[in-house]
Amino acid sequence: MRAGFIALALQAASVAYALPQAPDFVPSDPEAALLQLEQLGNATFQAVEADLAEAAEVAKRSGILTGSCTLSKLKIRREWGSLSSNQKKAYINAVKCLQAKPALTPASMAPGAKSRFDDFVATHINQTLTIHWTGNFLSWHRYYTWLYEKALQDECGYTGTQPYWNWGLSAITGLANSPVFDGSATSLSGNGVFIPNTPDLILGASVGLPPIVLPSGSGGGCVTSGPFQNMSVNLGPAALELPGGGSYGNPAGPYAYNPRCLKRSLTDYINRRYANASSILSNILLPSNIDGFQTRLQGLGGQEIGVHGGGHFSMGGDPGRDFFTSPGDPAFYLHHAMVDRVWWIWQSLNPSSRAAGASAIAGTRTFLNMPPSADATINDSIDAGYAAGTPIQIKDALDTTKGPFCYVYL
Ligand SMILES: *[C@@H]1O[C@H](CO)[C@@H](O)[C@H](O)[C@H]1NC(C)=O
Ligand SMILES: *[C@@H]1O[C@H](CO)[C@@H](O)[C@H](O)[C@H]1NC(C)=O
Ligand SMILES: *[C@@H]1O[C@H](CO)[C@@H](O)[C@H](O)[C@H]1NC(C)=O
Ligand SMILES: *[C@@H]1O[C@H](CO)[C@@H](O)[C@H](O)[C@H]1NC(C)=O
Ligand SMILES: *[C@@H]1O[C@H](CO)[C@@H](O)[C@H](O)[C@H]1NC(C)=O
Ligand SMILES: [Cu+2]
Repeated sequence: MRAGFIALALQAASVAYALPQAPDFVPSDPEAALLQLEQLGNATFQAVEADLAEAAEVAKRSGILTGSCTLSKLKIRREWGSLSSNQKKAYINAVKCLQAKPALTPASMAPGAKSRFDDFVATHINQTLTIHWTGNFLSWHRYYTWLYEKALQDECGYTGTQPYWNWGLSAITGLANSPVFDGSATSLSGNGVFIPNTPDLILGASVGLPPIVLPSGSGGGCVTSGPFQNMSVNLGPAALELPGGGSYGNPAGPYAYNPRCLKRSLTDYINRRYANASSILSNILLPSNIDGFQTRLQGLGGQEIGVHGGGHFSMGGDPGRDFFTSPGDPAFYLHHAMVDRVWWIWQSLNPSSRAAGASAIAGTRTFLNMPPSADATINDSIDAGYAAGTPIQIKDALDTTKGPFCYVYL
């Protein structure tokens, strides 16, 4: 069966696999855009498989295997809605397991980090100003999400992979109907209790960006359904965006123990306006270099928040709307797996310049270059502090089948 599979992949290789073909226009119809995105994702998946099959053939002839990622080791990350109930429950249970295991971060560093789950949150808080709007934004979050997936597997016996949330789907169905947020036992929990008369959000001011006004959403209070209804958010807030403008940080500091409920405010407007299937496809097809790609993704400079901001802010709540503490919402990792998938597809359209070498990254080492800093290089190291792993270099995080990685998306 394996041999047949490889033969098939090789056959694909000899036809036209070299690069997935990008469609040359972006449909504004959400269903049509979603279909194109799926086709492009599938083509990327097939191209990677064909590459690995070819590498295996070369290795068989030459005895030299380049890289440790092989077809038989390749892991597939899938969309949340495509998992079976049992697969969803296995993931949820592993997250709960991580939330029940004692932290590794020393209490002297972060007294509020009570669990292995919190270790990841503390590290993200710690590094926020050197991992967003920086040259390492995408590579850092790729490594971080992978370490989280690995912790679920190695420490909590999870045998699946990190699922992702395709924002283009929930933009069509509405967030409350999405399998990610429908509040069922197989979701990441649903909306927060509705708090009426909540003013609009006014984003940006707290991080030095032009203001963007967003509706505050259909929730606002504690999440009351699904697996994470009783979870304790322990760290932060550090800079929670507040309705009406401004942001809030715990006066005792972001690492203090500040147990509280998980809050959400599902906001379809934000999902549809900033992270619909057309915006995803545009982000993949229009930018020709990494600077353009990541700028569009993060929505810098105009009245946009990009698909990255669109996903984050459509979840709403606390810590979802706190730039520093956002991984405290377990849905963070499904969101960032999707960010990683979008990068992966974009990279596959021209891997030699987008998934390797100096042209694969752009940006400095500090948030919006404040304070001014040198350009990041592919030799810069990225790490997740006490959460997990050891430092790696950005150049080892540019390709999902090289360095420590061996995964694709379907
Ligand atoms: C993408 O691949 C999946 C899995 O092989 C398949 O079920 C689906 O129909 C494909 N989608 C498109 C649009 O080709
Ligand atoms: C934050 O990062 C610094 C520098 O790497 C490190 O010394 C410190 O222990 C980290 N704190 C936490 C809470 O991770
Ligand atoms: C949350 O706590 C309530 C009250 O103790 C309990 O009835 C409910 O089953 C718990 N939910 C979960 C998902 O653990
Ligand atoms: C889809 O996203 C794009 C870019 O973010 C936006 O211009 C467009 O208005 C969105 N479509 C809808 C229906 O909101
Ligand atoms: C990265 O390190 C390699 C040697 O490991 C060196 O050849 C290269 O010039 C370095 N690149 C940058 C941008 O510092
Ligand atoms: Cu982040």
